[in-house]
Amino acid sequence: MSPAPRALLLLLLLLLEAGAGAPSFQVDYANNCFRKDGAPFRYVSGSIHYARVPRPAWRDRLRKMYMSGLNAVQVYVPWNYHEPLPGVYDFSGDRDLGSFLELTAELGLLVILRPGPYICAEWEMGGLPAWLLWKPDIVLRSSDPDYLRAVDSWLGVLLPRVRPHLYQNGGNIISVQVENEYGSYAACDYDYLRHLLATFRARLGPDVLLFTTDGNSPAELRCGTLQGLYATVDFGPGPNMTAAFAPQRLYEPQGPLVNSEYYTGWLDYWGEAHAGTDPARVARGLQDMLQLGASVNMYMFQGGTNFGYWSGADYKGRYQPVTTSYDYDAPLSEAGDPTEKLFAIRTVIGKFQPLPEGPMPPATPKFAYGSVPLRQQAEVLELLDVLCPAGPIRSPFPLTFEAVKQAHGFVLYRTRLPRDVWTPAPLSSPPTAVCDRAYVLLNGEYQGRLERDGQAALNLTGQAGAPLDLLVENMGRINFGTNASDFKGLLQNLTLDSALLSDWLIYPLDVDAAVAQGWPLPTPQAGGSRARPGPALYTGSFQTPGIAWDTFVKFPGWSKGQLWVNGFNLGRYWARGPQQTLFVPGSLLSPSSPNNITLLELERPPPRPLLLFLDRPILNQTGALPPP
Ligand code: NDJ
Repeated sequence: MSPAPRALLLLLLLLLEAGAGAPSFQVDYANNCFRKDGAPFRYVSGSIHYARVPRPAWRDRLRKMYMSGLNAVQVYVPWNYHEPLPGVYDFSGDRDLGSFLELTAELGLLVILRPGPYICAEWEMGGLPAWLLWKPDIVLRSSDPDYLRAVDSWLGVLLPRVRPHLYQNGGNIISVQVENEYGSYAACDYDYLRHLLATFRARLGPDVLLFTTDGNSPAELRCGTLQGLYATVDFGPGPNMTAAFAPQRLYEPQGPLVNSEYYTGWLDYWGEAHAGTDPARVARGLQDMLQLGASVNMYMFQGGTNFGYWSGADYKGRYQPVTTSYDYDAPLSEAGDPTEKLFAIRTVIGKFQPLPEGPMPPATPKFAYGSVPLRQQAEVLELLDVLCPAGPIRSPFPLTFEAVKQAHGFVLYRTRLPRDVWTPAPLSSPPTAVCDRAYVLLNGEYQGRLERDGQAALNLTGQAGAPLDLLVENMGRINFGTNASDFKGLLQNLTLDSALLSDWLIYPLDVDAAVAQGWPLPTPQAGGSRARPGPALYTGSFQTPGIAWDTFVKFPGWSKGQLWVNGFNLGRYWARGPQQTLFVPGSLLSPSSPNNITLLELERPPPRPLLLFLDRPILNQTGALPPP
């Protein structure tokens, strides 16, 4: 070989040896920026949670995020969404993380991945699986050996799936967050953070950028940060965005300014007004941060829906369950429709970096399918053999959901009146013993409810031996605000007129399995008699006019319950509001065959049991509470 090409080859080999040309994403401390492949880089990102958007809609939402001018998306990985039982993993269908990541890459978006293992996110137990609580004294989010054993097992499955998608390996994941706002958690266990850092490094390699996110106060950063993890902060719009970054500068005197959660809106709690943040205020704060050269992730850009039982709860002196809708007043609505806020944000981004050519994809079509009559199929007490095929567990005193290995939904607790009660006697529970709501029936007759941090007694009269049933509902395990584990069910003993109630039959109910197996089988029109109050299942069906467009279902006169369409658990409804409709993705509907509805009403049905399918949502209407 002549000297020239030989020298060139040598130079090439030296460059390759030095890592030149290999994809890289790093912090440039000297210039207070990120560098992607050696060039200064700033991300403008938005949060989307694949677990809150049906897979057929992923492309639509991600495309809209790209067309909004984002160059990255931030993604949580909920551990409990993928490991429903210890050692049982699910990455299929709506849980197919790999396909979601491939789609982000195809659409030209980088990814900031947040695999926790705790993620908060108004998600059930902050993403931690409820089966961790099978060991009641486990100390979550700490170096408790039992907790770390489960974490290591999970990360040993997840992180090898993530590694090929890392930017350094030719993928599009530019950074990975470790834990989540750990500085807001009382444990303050640096050994835990060190263990996670070592595990992420071992599983993901030496080059990926690992970081933490904490509230923007020194107190929150104190326990949430660790040498070797780049410290970032989160905060919403405010009067002085420069000052808002000051706490981060305490921990990262140099390096890029990063707001990992710039709140574009806020979450909703049942019974409280729909949260909202002014679009101009959001846009102004974003502009101020981009002006500073900061990298920003907008939380949320697409909120979506807490389908099934996935919504979490906060605890601020009392239990506050989060709604089914995770609209978050985000730039993309729950149904993925571009909003005024999105265009205000897009205009700001366009001042700092080129916007993609072409139009913003439009809102997906919605359709009002109208009124659909329902009929009562059966009361829950008539279905115990269907809903609990394994039969009850007998126990002298009530057991928790976790003790009977039930994660979500409902457990029926049955005992009998210990004596004749001819003058009303109080059935009582200690204030925090019912988690979270109990629907009480005596002799099959609905008596009313007991609830956490609420009504703790109910007067009863009845004959000795009469069956006393409490259907207990898990409204979502706390994801933020308490350091105690949030067990569900009847956590302490109940009394009747101060006498301890004992000798219980406990039925873990699996309504979803029954619905998925096609229960109830079509039966002749149930009698015209009006359905009694109390927990019961209702069914109906409707044909679409040959389309399967998104829609929103309203519950006129219903009280509280759960809805399935074509076997898919759409989530909870509750007359309390603020949401009065549930989002029904068109992808769940059939344009040609009947669409089957199954509704579990927990309290009181309306005189005329029907649902209304509308072409628009109602998310901001707190309703009158039905009688107890
Ligand atoms: O990291 C948290 C994120 O997952 C930070 N947040 C977000 C609120 O949407 C979300 O949970 C907070 N959660 S501060 C706690 C709210 C308490 C009122």
